[in-house]
Amino acid sequence: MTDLSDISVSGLWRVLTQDLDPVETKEWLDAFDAVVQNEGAERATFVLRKLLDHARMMRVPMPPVLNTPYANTVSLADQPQFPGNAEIEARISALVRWNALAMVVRANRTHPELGGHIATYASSADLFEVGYNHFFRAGQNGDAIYFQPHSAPGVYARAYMESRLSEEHLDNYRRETGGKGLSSYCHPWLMPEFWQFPTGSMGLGSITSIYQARFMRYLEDRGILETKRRKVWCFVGDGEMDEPESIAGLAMAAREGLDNLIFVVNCNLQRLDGPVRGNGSIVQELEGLFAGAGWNVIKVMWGSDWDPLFARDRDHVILKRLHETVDGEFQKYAATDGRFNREAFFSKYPELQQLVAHMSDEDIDRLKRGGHDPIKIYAAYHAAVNHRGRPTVILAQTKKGYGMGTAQGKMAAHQAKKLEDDTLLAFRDRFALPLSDNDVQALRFYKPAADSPEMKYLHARRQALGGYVPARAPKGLVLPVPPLDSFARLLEGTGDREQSTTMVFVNMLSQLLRDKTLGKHVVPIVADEARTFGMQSLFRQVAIYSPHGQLYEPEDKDELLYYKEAKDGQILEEGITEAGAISSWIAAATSYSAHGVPMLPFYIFYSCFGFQRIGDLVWAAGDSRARGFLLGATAGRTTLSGEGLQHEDGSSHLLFSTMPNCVAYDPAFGYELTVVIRDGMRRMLENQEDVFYYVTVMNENYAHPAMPPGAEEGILKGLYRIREAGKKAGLGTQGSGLGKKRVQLLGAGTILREVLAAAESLESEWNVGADVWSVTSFTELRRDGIGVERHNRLHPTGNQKRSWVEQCLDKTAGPVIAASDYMRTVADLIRTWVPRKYVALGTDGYGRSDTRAALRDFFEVDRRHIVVAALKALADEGAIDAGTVQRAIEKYAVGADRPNPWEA
Ligand SMILES: Cc1ncc(C[n+]2csc(CCOP(=O)(O)OP(=O)(O)O)c2C)c(N)n1
Repeated sequence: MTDLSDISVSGLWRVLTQDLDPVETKEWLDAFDAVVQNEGAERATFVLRKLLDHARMMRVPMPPVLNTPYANTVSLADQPQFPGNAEIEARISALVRWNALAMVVRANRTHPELGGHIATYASSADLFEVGYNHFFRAGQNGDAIYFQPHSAPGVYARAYMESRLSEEHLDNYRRETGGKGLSSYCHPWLMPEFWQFPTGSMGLGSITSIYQARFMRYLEDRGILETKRRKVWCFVGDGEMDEPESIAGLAMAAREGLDNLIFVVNCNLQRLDGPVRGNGSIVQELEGLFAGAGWNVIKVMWGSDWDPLFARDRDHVILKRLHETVDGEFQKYAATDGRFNREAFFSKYPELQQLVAHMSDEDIDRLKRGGHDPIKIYAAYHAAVNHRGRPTVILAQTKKGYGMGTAQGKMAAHQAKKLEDDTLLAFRDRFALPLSDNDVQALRFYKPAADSPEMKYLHARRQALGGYVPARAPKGLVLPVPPLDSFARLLEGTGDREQSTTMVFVNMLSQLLRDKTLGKHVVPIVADEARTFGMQSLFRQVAIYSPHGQLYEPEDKDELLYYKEAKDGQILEEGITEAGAISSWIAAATSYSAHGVPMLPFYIFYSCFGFQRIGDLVWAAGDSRARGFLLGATAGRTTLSGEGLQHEDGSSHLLFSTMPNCVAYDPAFGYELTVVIRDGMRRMLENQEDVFYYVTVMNENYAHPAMPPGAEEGILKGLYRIREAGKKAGLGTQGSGLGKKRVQLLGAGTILREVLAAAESLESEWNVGADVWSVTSFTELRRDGIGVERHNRLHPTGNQKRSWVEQCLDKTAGPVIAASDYMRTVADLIRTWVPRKYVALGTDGYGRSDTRAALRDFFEVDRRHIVVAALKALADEGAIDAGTVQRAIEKYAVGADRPNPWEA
């Protein structure tokens, strides 16, 4: 007996096809057939289950039961009638193929540097065309379609046939800067009226589509929008399925019964470098993976011309041969001709050879894989859209570079884009294109006349399905935002009461949830950290969304703030998946466009597990023109005492500064946070600006002052004076009593309080006047500075502007010292515009566990270090002598023998 224990999963199903006793096998099968025929399928399932349990008890190694044979899931008998005109559709599809090919090859002939892919689309063309002609419903009440990124040329070529793009557009493929170009992949940022969902980075289409399907359910279950009839289609590559993000949401999709979700995996068996599973079978592997996660799996392996072969193959010799074949061989068969296929594949067994004896080599060459047969694809899509209770994956077997002559199935097919004339002519012949040799050589685009049967058919099909796809709505409905004074309670300060900015945020969120107009649009999102951020009160207030409601009595039911789940719950509690949580956030943040309903998502997370963990999804959010708030909590490197290296964030503001449309703030006080969030809502919901916000909040408790009059503008611009030199110490205002010794102290976030304390020390202990400035956003200040610099550069003879940093600091005196809870580079972002000597303190290095006070001492950002830095800056300018600085170092015990924090 074969020892199954050391055989890989992909090898197992092949080994199990070796039948050592066919007679005995037949007896078993006959007995089973009798059960099915006499007692029905249900009884047969029961018997099977019993047998499996019994075998498990006897420790018999199990075959991979999640796998089915290497054949179509939908049987010929269950195949629905194809409702379209197959001939016309084939002609349309051939023309789209040609135009896509011509577009890529043309672009590369003129500009070889441009790149471009055609082999991916060549393999997926029929998968798309069946969708376009029969399934994809358009509009904000239609389907959400996530296209496989490298098939973008085909989507453009289709839009050209539909007269939505012009020849000029196609001619500017990958040349966007002139304003008429087409982006390489699906990018809503670049084509805001065309692409809806960015998928260019492998894996992100998959996870975001899953959470999109779940978000559509959420809208329905909360009574916000009817989404029942709508589907989410996600087209992905088989190689792409290796990305962690591709599979991260599979279990959730099944758990939540997302039968509005259809994955189509284009199994051309190749990725960029070579085969996806040369030594195994990607289709069988994916089948097991999806089935194990609880999905409905439909395999589309073979075209209709295989049906008669399978029908005559009573001994299942075809399947036996297929199961012996690894993907590397299937690829070779794709790259070779009918003659080779006959010899290498069919001639292995006499029975098999016999099955194709009546076929010519050309007939064998024409045998289609399932993903190239619209009839089989239609049957699979039809089964998928009608399946209830579970998401469906369609594993469609195709050939990479299908129809591209010598490039088909070739190892380097992915990057083929410079096709020779003879290959192009062969392509023309292969798809019976109405093009002359000259047309082919000149790569002329082809669109039939408007009154041709093809064009009439194409438009009629799209009209029946509600219009054209993809199409994106760039504007949303305007939602009125409450005025700032409606948050008066949060602007008044806390007196002596100590509170964290996280609590201020939770109070504001709670108020927004109660707002009559805005309330129901708010989407609080957490990844299993609600209690960490003191948000458990919201569990009871608005409940956690669960499509199943709450099937159990929660352990804490007797408590006021119990763990409440409800079908119309408002909180998205994602569990420990930051990738899932941000995907939910993206769905909510783009709802204004995808669904015509603006939503206001707040996703709050440990700031260290934000951009650092899921930066590529944030990038996709920016591309998607997402509008919403990301809250980096327990932010900064020293506010989360005791947690250490992995949890303490000192770089998230730097990372978010890479996002062109992200507006980021690091507020210190409750009123700053309130002003920032209110203005963010105004910009996103009222002004319809395609920006999103990253706001850091802390868990450190301290008293919050009331908002100083007139501070609002500075808070939003990123810098305002919070303390005037001498004022608080009772030494009078600037200039009086403090002589020339003056410094400007800049503080951000939690370190602002250290800066304020340093100012007190400088005045009372060292007779140095200190103005203190609160920096709510170094990144916004930099953005303003860059904008001003650019304006001045391009208008050298015009009115020269001043940056906000310059406007604030120009009229002040003394060196400028900044301190934040982030690495120095964050404060350095504004160095260019600081008009005098500038010293930046920050928390460079790995975080470590300790108390806040010890950490701030370690990273040299506490009040003592700020005083020393200020005195040294004054000494460098000759305003005081170096001995004074040395005295301060000794007084505060911050001498040179300390470990260097970024080396330690
Ligand atoms: C995150 C990421 N990594 C790498 C790439 C580069 N890349 C683009 S397409 C591709 C191969 C895709 O193979 P597959 O998913 O099998 O799709 P196919 O083109 O074969 O249909 C790779 C590696 C990318 N776009 N995104």
